[in-house]
Order: sequence, then structure tokens, then C-alpha cells
Amino acid sequence: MKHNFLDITEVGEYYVLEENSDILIVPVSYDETSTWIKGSDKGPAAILEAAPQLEFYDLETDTEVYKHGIHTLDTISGFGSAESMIEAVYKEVDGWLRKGKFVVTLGGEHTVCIGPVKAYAGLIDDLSVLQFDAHTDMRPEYNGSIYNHACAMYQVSKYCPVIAVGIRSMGKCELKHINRQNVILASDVYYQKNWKERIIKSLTKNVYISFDLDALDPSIMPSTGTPVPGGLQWFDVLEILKEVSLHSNIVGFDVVELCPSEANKAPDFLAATLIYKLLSYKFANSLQRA
Ligand SMILES: [Mn+2]
Repeated sequence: MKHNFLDITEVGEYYVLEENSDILIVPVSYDETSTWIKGSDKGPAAILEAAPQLEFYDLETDTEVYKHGIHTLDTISGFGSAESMIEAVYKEVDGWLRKGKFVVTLGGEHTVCIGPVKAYAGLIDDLSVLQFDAHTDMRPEYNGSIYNHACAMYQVSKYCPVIAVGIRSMGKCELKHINRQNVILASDVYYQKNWKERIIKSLTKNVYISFDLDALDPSIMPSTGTPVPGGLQWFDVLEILKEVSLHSNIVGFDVVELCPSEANKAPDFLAATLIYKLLSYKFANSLQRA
């Protein structure tokens, strides 16, 4: 059964039709290279199942972002290779960007973000990527593939600068590929006062956000393929997303690496809430003007 990000019975059909929607949800079911807990291909379905439980009024911004229209595409799946997945997602996102849509891509493992970044980088100048992640993902190659999920950001960094936050795990071989200034460790968020300023200063005018859910602490986000202790907390994340939405132009984002568990649906709902929050921050100003 197809799920919409919005509960259609609550908001009505008008707000989920493509022609009435500024916002487009692109679910990508793909998990080929994860090395430990499998199942992120089921992430998009779990988010779409949880999302209709959201309140569509965001009390913090005093807005109802669904009024911009949120259309959910059919899930893209069944790829023959990583290259074909990246190309398919690139074409899909590129096509919608050219129609002026604000695109939210749901993964899937982290390599799902490569196609969207390629699409944005091809159309938008002065772009940087804000990566939320426990891992740098800056390996040129892993397990015999340059498209392993541990290599996602190395591929992304070919298109534009990457600013990473929440990092607490990396291989020594990645040191030479990272710009230490642009890596905000999870411990920096915990111990330093200026971590938000560091992020804001490093970002360019236009920002794409790639949100690997394992950036969050496993106490609130246990449903990932590679949970790492010492992660970001909910309000840390909201604070920085709000700041970024005020200082930069958020052009699109993805939420990846949800590895859903039947026993605990709270992380699925967290992912849905995060998406709605980020949309609320992004569109709050235009809604207030309307
Ligand atoms: Mn990760």
C-alpha cells in the first residue's frame, strides 16, 4: 500500500497532489553495501507509515507547512548496481528541481545522497553540503567499491564543500581527505560553546543537508545500521537547523540510514518529525509573509 507523507484524510487531497505541491518526497529503497545491521531499504516505508501521525501545526514556528503541498512519489527501487541507483535518483531529483520543487529524498543507505547532490550541484551555484553523521564517510574505496556507504561523502565532496557535524568515528585513512576545520565532532557539540558559529561560518549561501540519522545518539535513534555512542541530542539538532535556515538558503535535504525495528517505532516517528521540522524552518518565513 502506498503511504503519503501527509495523512490525506486529515488535510484533504488538494495538499498531496503534485500540481499543488511545492514540496516533493522522493523515497528510495536501497541497501546494498551496509556492513553491519541491514534494513535501511525499509527506512522510507517506515517514515511514510509514521508521518501521518504528525500534528500538521508546528507550534514553534506557528506555521502549517503542509499548506505548501507535500506530494509523495512512488518509492524508487530495484536497482542493478550502485551506479544505476545513483543515476536514477539523480535524474529524478534533477527533473523535479527544474520544475521548481523543493525535494526531500528518503533513504536508504547513505549513498542515496550522491544522486541528489549531483543534481543540486549541476543547477545551483555557491553550494555546500551540511552532513549530519556519526561517520565521516570519506573513504575513496571500501570493500572493493567506491560506492560503498562508507564512501558516500568522498563522492559528494567532488561536487562541493562538505561541512560535517556529529562525527565520532572514522578510519585513519580518511584523515588526509578531510578538512579538519569543516568537521564538527560530536564532542565539540558537547564541550564547545562555538560549534554553531563554526558551522554557520563554513557554510555557503546555498546549503543542501544530508542527514544520516546515526548522527543522533542511539538513546533516541537506535534504529540505524551502525549506532555509535555519544551522538547528538534532539534540541542540538533543532538549534543548528534553525540557525542554518536563518543564515543560509536550504535548497533541499535527505534523511537516510533509518533501519526500522518492529519493536520500537519511536525512531521512525523521530525521522518523520525531523523532516516536518526542517520543512517548517525552511518555509516559516514565506508562510508568515503570505
Ligand atoms: Mn553514518
